[in-house]
Amino acid sequence: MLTRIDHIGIACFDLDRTVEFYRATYGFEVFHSEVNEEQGVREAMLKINSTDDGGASYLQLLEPTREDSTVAKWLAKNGEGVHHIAFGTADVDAESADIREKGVRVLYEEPRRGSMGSRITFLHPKDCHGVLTELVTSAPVESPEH
Ligand code: V0V
Ligand code: CO
Repeated sequence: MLTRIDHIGIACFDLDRTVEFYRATYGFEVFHSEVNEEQGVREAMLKINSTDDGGASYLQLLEPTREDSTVAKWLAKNGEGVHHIAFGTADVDAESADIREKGVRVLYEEPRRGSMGSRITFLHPKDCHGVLTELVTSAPVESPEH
């Protein structure tokens, strides 16, 4: 089951300036930031709200780290804007398998590492009415030390 909008991915040329826009205009603060070399992005997660499945919804601001990254390619073609949407699920493996059975191209054989230790995969935008769609299972919450 897909139980939340985990995030909306927004491609930008300058992460720091874009973060500042979201802070100054809406008051959203950076919850987490990291570089994902495999995906070729530097990203900031702005937490918007918690969700009733125990997760949360974020904006994910993305700046490419290299010219051959998917986000760099997309920015060159489209300019800044909404790049993908991501649905949260407790079981990205099962959801990917179900969706693949329905004839939608799932881009990865096995989910890869996403933001904050999550496991992610993508569905091809051409099979999703033009929307690059990501599926996310968050990292398990660390249990407190005893
Ligand atoms: C490409 N297309 C898109 C699109 N990117 N359509 C909607 N939204 C997008 N974001 C369209 C494009 O306009 C072309 O349509 C067609 O798909 C083929 O695109 P292309 O430019 O030739 O690019 P490809 O085929 O080399 O790559 C497209 C795919 C690639 C979707 C396969 O971007 C990909 O593998 N994306 C998944 C990984 C990713 O995006 N990582 C960055 C975020 P026409 O012109 O032929 O009609 S990382 C992230 O979200 C993380 C880490 C996280 O959440 O934790
Ligand atoms: Co994403």
